[in-house]
Amino acid sequence: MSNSKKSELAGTDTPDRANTSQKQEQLEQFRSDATGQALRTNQGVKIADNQNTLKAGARGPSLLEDFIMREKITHFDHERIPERIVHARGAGAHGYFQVYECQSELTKAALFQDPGQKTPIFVRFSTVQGPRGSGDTVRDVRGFAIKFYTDEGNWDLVGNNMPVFFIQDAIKFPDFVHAVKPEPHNEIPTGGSAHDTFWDFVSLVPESAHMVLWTMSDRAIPVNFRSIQGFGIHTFRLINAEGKARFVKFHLKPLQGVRSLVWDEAQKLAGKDTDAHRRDLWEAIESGDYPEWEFGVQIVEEEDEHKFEFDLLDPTKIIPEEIVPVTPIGKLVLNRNPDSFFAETEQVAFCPAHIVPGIDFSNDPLLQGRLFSYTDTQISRLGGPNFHEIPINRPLAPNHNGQRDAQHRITIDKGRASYEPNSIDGGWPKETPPGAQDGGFETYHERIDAYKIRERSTSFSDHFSQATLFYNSLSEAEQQHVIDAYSFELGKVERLWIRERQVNEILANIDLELAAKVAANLGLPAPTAPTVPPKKLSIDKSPALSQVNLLSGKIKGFKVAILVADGVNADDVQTIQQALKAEGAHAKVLGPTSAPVQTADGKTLEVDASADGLPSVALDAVFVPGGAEAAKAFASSGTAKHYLYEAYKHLKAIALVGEAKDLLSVLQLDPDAGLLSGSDTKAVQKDFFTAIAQHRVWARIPKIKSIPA
Ligand code: HDE
Repeated sequence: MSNSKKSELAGTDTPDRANTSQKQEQLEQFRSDATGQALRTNQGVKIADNQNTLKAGARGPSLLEDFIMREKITHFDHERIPERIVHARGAGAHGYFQVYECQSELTKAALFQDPGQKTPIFVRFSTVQGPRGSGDTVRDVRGFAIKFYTDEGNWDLVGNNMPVFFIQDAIKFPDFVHAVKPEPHNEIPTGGSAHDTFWDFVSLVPESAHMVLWTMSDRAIPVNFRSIQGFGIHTFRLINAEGKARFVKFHLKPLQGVRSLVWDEAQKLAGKDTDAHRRDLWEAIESGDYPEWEFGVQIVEEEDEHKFEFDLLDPTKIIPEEIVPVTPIGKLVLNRNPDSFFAETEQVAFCPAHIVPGIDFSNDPLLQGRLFSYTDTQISRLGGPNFHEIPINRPLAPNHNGQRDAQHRITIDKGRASYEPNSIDGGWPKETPPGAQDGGFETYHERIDAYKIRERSTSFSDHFSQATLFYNSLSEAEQQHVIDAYSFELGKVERLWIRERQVNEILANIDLELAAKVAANLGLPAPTAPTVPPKKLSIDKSPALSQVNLLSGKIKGFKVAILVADGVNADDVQTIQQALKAEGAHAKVLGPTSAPVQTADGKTLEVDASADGLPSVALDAVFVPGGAEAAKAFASSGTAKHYLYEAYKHLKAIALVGEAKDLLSVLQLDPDAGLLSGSDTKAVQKDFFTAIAQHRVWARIPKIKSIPA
């Protein structure tokens, strides 16, 4: 595609961009709309019959000559490309990034300078282990990859929803991935880590202890993509125009709060709606409820590099926010769904090596390995080195160089010189001097004076203290979930010695009580002492790590079921619908079937779905309006009772209004801070909304064991 005329002047080739629409305008050139168009072949020939192959007689053999049929089937035969080796399952969306204030002291990167500028972005969320068709709600890490189409080229921040990683050195990545992926002999399990090879590897590799604890925590079963945190994980550098560099960690905090499913809910949802997360993101954006994240940085001065109890280069460590707070510097908004899943979400190609002037790497050995791997994998996944020309991957900044050929080349480069320097094409394209004025990329001048050596720094050898910190920072309920998760996963491990090793050599070094509880659930003796001497950290807890402290306090974006049946009180329904809308929450009216119901005053009420079609596990809270006939129907409906039991078991807020109050005695449930009843909607609304915003009624836990759902 032709790049801006301005690009002919090296150093001034900045796109003219006042708003985010420029990436959309660029994509628009490639979008194709068949409305009102004739069906044609790829060569543009109009097709008269798309139902029948060309044959020798109506019952005769098909003829090779049928170029229309052959073109169609040949294209079909090649429709699949290799899925991503990891992070194969994902969902993406367009949006923008906007900085709050000019950050020129911190970095010269253009996207961080002007609060009036919106930089277009494309984000892809993903799970890691499962293939493209696997469930969304499995226990797994979530990828959070962002492509910023900045004036100075693309910047990719390819992060996860957990702040640390399983390994410290890139050379271990294939081993780790082979261990966690479905086992090679029978390709089981899909989308999960509850199997022998995963636990064999992680129990032998203690550096994984911290990250495995994160994956056994609620973070691994987020309620949706809109409520995950994002972390760049590695330490990066930001560099200002004077050449001053600082270390940074990148953070993304969802404005809708950080929320998770409970395990039973996650498992059921994986079956009832395999696409739960993908659907949630899609529907939120379609409805205009645009997910937002605050973009922040933890900043460490270069001279403070060695002042921490861990190595800044070690990707299995966090910098606790209580030690270095996260400075919010901008926001990320997702406001447009892709038009084509394949063209955009599947073909988007991220790479941590895609950086722009003002951003640079650290020597984290995991990051260093990633810099090579991503482009390499795109070459086999997307079929050659020209994947940057695929519309979703194209930078907004022009890209002239001598790399002209190779498979799938689209650009028609003019000029005879595909080399530099040249004197034939006037010397163009030319190098740009480094520095903020001109914008040529300049690697940070870090002095390195070392022997070549294959060795792990001793500063990387503490594998447990931050795992202990994380465990100590969790609420009681969150800790119990961790115990349950280890017990569930290790319970699926066939080899006893692997279970024992994980309990005795890993968990015992994180927390002896955790180890004892998991051991008890597995029928193993409790370990009595850690195998490595514990390292005491300067802080015992980091409140920033517990999700209990990361709720938004609002119900914006929450999804609430309104159960209805014939005879329902229309006023109750209408009042709660309006109140939810006013708070930015999403109401779903659910009937016994997908057919409309008759209200008590004889009107027809449309429903969004049947209660079967939108199960309680897909929503955050349940509201049951009044109406004598409807209440009776609920009391005798297995589906309705199961709906309420299940929501109750999953600690969700439930409001029963008017005659629906009787369901308390039918279900034999005691009211609590989240199981509310009142004469009409107004009487329960305030407490109901407060309970929804709390996300779960934790105090209900002792009561749910006996619930048959
Ligand atoms: Fe990746 N990773 N990774 N990874 N990763 C890929 O690149 C790799 C790591 C992450 O939505 C692959 O395009 C190595 C850490 C995300 O398209 C591949 C190492 C973090 C995504 C690859 C790591 C990530 C990927 C597969 C260790 C969090 C999905 C397909 C040295 C900071 C991006 C692809 C998307 C994808 C390699 C470790 C995040 C094979 C070698 C640490 C979010 O190149």
